[in-house]
Amino acid sequence: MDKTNEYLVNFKGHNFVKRFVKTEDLEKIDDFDIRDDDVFIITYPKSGTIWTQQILRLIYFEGHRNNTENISTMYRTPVFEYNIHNLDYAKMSSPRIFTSHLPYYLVPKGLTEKKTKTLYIYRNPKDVLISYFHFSNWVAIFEATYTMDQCLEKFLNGKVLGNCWFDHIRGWYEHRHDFNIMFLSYEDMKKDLRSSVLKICNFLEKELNEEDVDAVVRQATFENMKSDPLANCNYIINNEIGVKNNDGDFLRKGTIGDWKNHLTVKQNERFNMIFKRNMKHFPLKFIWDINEQ
Ligand code: PPS
Repeated sequence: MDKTNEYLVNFKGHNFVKRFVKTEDLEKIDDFDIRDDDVFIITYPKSGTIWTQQILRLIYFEGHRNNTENISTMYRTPVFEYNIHNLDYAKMSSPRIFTSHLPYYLVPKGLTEKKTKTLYIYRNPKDVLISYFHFSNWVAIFEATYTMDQCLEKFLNGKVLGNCWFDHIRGWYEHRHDFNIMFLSYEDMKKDLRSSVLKICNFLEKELNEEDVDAVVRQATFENMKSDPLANCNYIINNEIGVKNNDGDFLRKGTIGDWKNHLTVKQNERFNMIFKRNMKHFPLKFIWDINEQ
């Protein structure tokens, strides 16, 4: 394992939060015992992970839909490679829902048997960058506060948690035939949450009645998640992970196009140039503005 910086470590080309991983655990991922009815949520960080965790938790657990259970997201849909609560994955009852930021080549090999469902959520990378900028200046596991210029360069060069955004999405997309995978964008979820929930249900082969779908949609809105301690993860960040200041919020803005409020014309041009170079011929569509169709 190489040392990338004080906070991140690199394992097989991927950056991990140093405090939360052990090399010997990462080496076991390949052979992790996958079940056919496991579900994996895969995202590049800051792309709508916690949102998708909430949606799946609501779809799968009636007690969550009707507010009779009080198990938080991180226990119901743990982040696979960061088992910070020391859950015994082998003893979890089915269906297990795992969340992960891993690149396609580091996930358990069992996923390529194509029975286990994988849901890949992607977001326009300018908003990912802005979300990461705020998050890393808030949460203590990241290096010292930096400026947008510094953050932009690190992001474009993949020197951040999650590595290179371009490699992550392209890797997963180019290897999509190796997995039972559905791609869905953050922006689609934002623009039409109900039909996104229905698409997800369809992929997961989960039939919910109208009322249940309404309950999922209602409890997965930005406002409702923000005010729900079991869904917004602020407690875990503030108390278990640690913060540099009290100015942050996991559910910060939750919109499309916030990058316009942060990037200068020059920074935006640089981003566009690198984006074009890396994403030429890439077929998935990105939505950059809340008013865009
Ligand atoms: S992490 O740290 O990788 O798990 O972060 P992640 O959950 O992927 O991304 C956090 C951003 O997702 C936004 N979010 C939402 N947007 C709209 N609606 C809902 N319900 C929702 N839930 C989370 C969250 O606000 C972060 O984006 P920004 O732009 O920072 O607000």
